[in-house]
Amino acid sequence: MNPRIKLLRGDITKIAAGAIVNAANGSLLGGGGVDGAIHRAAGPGLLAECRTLGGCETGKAKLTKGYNLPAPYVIHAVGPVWRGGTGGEEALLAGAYRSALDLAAENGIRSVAFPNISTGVYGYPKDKAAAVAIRTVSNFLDGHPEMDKVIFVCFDEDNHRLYERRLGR
Ligand code: AR6
Repeated sequence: MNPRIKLLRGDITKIAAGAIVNAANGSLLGGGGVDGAIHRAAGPGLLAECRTLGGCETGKAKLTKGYNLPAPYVIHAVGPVWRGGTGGEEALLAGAYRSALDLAAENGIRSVAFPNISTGVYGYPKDKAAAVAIRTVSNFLDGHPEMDKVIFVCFDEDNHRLYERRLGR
């Protein structure tokens, strides 16, 4: 597995990467889970900037500043709601990861921390989501030698164990 892929267990709002990724919804106006935690830690400037963005399609991402967060940028990625797997969820989840990484590269950001997008309220099976996330990040890194590292930040124990196994850590 690519040595530029890192694994951490904890709270992504504490991570001083070039950008942290938010598991947002299409409104980009906040919510629960990691989205709520990021907005609370960033402060009201983040929501004010998000209001100017006009939302975001599922499978895509948009960039804002990080405000009071240790990371200078937040990339708001919108993963799919799990509907049994026949609604294009896999391509949409891969798209959310890929769009976030493309945005980072376009903005000269060299380290990106991801939460486990769609595996909370959106109900995507955690092991299936881990496979998509790792494959998408790995393919991206193969084509982007300038990206220093991508960190998977797992909040819950289940996700952390699944990533340890898949990354061989
Ligand atoms: N740091 C890192 N990961 C976290 C944190 C944290 N502080 N808090 C939770 N997680 P979810 P989704 C993990 O539900 O499934 C929101 O309301 C959590 O363990 O946050 O993509 C949005 O506004 C889980 O593995 O996001 C959307 O409406 C992962 O983050 C909707 O939820 C994702 O869980 C998006 O649902």
